[in-house]
Amino acid sequence: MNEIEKTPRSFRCLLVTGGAGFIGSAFIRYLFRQPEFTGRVVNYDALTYAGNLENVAGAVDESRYEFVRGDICDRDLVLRTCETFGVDGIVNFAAESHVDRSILGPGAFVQTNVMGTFSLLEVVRARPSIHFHHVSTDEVFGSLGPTGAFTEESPYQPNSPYSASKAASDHLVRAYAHTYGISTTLSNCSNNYGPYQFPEKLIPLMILNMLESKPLPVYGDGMNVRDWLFVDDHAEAIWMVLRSGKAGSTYNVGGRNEWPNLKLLEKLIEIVAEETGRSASALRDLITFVKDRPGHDRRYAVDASKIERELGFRPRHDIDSGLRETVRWYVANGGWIERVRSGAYRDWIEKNYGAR
Ligand code: NAD
Ligand code: TDX
Repeated sequence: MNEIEKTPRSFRCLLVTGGAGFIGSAFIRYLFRQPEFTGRVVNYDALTYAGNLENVAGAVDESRYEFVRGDICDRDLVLRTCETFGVDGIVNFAAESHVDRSILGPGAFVQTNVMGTFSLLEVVRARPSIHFHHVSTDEVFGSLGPTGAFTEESPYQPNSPYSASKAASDHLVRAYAHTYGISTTLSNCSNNYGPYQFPEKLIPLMILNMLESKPLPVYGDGMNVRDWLFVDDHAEAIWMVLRSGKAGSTYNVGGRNEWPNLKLLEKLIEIVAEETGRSASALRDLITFVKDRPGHDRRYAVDASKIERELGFRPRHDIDSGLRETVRWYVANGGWIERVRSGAYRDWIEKNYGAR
């Protein structure tokens, strides 16, 4: 049975939290390419190490765009921002997002991912005309064996501090919709890749190391499987759910695109070799097996039938076109990489946004 909203939601002003990060910025760039979106966007971001306003520079209509530097845990500032700009929808991307960092320091993950989501939900409870979309991950469902895929009904079995904090935030969203009747939607997406991804995550890290002939660190035996989706396809899926997803519903989002890490790396090596004229065999020699990530989930795979069936979602990029576009972007954007790596983007942020 189709469960979509009969009339798509329309928004006068969307508060996009984490809009300076990898996926949030792709979503903002995507929104400003949609003719049917004529509203305003408030990018609300604390600008942690992962937040970079360069990611949206030049891609927004300035007359319909505002930036507010703020923490999602700061309930008063979120509420004031919503009132000042007449926000009628919140899309929550803001999070600590890197599994390895969550193993080294879980506190920030509990604070932002759990307490931050709680704070946003409290704002929506106080202003129930605001629709709340929560951006989550397939990692909340835990690790799969060799077969099967996560559906919306799969049990939550998070294994890392990151996924546990995202699972907790998902539960709060569900509870607030159920208990207080606020309007929510939620999406659980697989691994994203594409331009502007911070080079701590697998694909950009590997591309940058190849460009600098540095070792390519593969955790464990390299046979952990991830389901990869190009970031603009994720942005489109969120826009579909935001507009037409049934209130109170969750949607799994994925590319039906599973790759063991080592196979993905081999493909990436071929593309980097073709795009830069480097020798593929010399790049292969850089592969270095390193100690495994503690608690490393073996396999993720998403059954995206619900969003495909109900909302007509289809990824526009396959792995070859998506990886090639990504490699070309990193090759062409040495300035962005240099500023991210040297920390120069932080100096600019502190100069312009250091004091509120
Ligand atoms: P990211 O780390 O690139 O960006 C996170 C953004 O949130 C940054 O701009 C950061 O400054 C901001 N932020 C962090 N803490 C904040 C706080 N307390 N208040 C306000 N802003 C804060 O992350 P991403 O990869 O773009 O992920 C975005 C969302 O998508 C996250 O919720 C993540 O769990 C989810 N997700 C990511 C993936 C993936 O593959 N990257 C897949 C599925 C779901
Ligand atoms: O250097 C590396 N070597 C390596 O083998 C890194 C950084 C990763 N890996 C492996 C670990 C994973 O099996 O590659 C795979 C992908 O790793 P990450 O890019 O760290 O992603 P993952 O841990 O799968 O989580 C990502 O997808 C789901 C995002 O970081 C999350 O925010 C999202 O929710």
